[in-house]
Amino acid sequence: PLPPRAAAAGYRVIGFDSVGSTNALAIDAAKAGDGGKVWFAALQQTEGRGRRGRAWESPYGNLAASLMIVPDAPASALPGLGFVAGVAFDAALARLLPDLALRSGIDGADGTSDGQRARIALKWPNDLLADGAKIAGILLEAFPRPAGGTAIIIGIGVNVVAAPEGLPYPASALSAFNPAIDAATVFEALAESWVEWYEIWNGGQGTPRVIERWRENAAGVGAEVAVQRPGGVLRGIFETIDDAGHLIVRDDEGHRIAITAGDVHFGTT
Ligand code: BT5
Repeated sequence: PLPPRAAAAGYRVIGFDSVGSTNALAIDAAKAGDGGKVWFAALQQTEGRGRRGRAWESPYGNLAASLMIVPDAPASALPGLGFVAGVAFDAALARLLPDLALRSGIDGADGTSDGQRARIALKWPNDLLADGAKIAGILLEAFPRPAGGTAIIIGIGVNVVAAPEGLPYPASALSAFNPAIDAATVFEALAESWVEWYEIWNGGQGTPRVIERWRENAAGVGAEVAVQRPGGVLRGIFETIDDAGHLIVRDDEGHRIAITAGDVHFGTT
């Protein structure tokens, strides 16, 4: 079910046990003329998709959720929505699993901080890490509507009870931190938090305000990174994320390079 704030804001949810891909369902809805503000949520996907044609594993009990909206914002602003989703989910987790987040004091209910980094962190562009392992990924897709406007599909996959093994990087599930957690609880927290952050983004503060919050909990700032881009690999120091959401890397010669899309690996390997 939808939490009160999301329902009051006019969102709907359609829930499934098992589907191919919730992003595919959301695109089909946009094609069929649905005006948006609808979530497709499932406990399992058999054809979950990642970025650039990669697969996303969604075993039963995890959360696959896709929101379809038709924003009024200009097309150039729309890529910012991936960051809205990242920040919204990060804030939702901070409420759900305070032990993981309070260390940073960022969203701390009691405002405290012991000066340590949060165990949950955002990894550019669209991953969530817990203790350095991937627990969630976000896939943003766009579909031009025949009726006008652009439908944006924001898909988020969360490892609630299981994470795949044998990946080239560590993955983990929320149940490792709280065995009682379930997908419905995670979805409700996400849907509630989405409303809050979308209102901030849409209400005039835009991507810069969202990025400001994103930066506060970014993984790997100051670290050596290798960024895999269509044109090759760029190595350097991860300096920051600019207000538009570009990854800023300083290369060996001291040049600051702004990156729009790519896969980031921490460390020198
Ligand atoms: C992502 O892609 O991280 C975006 C994933 C988005 C999934 C959601 S679920 C709801 C909606 N419906 C869909 O069909 N998709 C969205 P990317 O950064 O490309 O990461 C994909 C890569 O992560 C794969 O190539 C694997 O190496 C790895 N991977 C696959 N499943 C994983 C999982 N459950 N946990 C962690 N890593 C995973």
